[in-house]
Amino acid sequence: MIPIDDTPLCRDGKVLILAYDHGLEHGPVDFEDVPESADPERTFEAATHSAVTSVAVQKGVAEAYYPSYEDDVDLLAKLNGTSNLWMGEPDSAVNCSVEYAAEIGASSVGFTVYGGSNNEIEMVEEFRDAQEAAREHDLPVVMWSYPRGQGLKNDTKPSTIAYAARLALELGADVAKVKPPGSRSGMEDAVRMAGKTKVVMSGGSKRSDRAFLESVKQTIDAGGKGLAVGRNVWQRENPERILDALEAVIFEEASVDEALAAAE
Ligand code: FBP
Repeated sequence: MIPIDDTPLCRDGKVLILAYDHGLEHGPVDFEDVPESADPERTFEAATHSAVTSVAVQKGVAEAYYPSYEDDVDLLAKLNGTSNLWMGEPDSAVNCSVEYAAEIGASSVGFTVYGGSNNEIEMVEEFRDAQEAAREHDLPVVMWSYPRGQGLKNDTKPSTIAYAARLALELGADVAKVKPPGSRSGMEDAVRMAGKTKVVMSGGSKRSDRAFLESVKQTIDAGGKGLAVGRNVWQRENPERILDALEAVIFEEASVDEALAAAE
């Protein structure tokens, strides 16, 4: 791993990645409730909020929209992804090289590894190529560490999440993005297993402000360094409001009540 505290991915050692790769991963269904959310510019606008350290998008969205935002937003290029049209064992096609990510202005890269999938061997070999190329460019590497596949019936079991966090350390990621295990002790185990790799939680499907902020607070209290969140921000009518609250919880050590008040 490399020191990343002084890179744009971090602010005060913490991370808030605004993830917007869902058009590929889930498809248009994720934009149905808030139709304006299909426009990438809306998320790039939200990413100018001071709480956001980086926006995570696929190559095509980066090419088309990042040039207008490069002065105000930091770019994390997601290097692989799969559509929801794929029905096979979990896998993720590498669609962008580290070299190209650097060329289009990314200051960090993201890579999904489905540990436990029948495709784990190939995915880890692809991760190796990306991780080593990222080192040549001094780009931090964020692993979307999502164990899933035929043999895994419960992919958010605390022991599975701890294993996911450990995989990220073992394979050389600087940040492990894991699903929240649902308890403070579960997240503490994940943080312990990840060692020097920072652990951030993924947001998941949209929840109430309070339920979502409580899970973020639990992550921070457990030693997690922040989150990589998509739907819980841009599926809201007012993404800036929840970003105000996230800024309070993640960077200002506010309670959930204080954060909710700050976002009024
Ligand atoms: P959310 O906060 O919306 O869950 O986004 C995080 C994320 O990892 C996205 O980057 C990705 O598109 C999505 O979740 C994948 O979710 P899943 O594979 O669990 O459906």
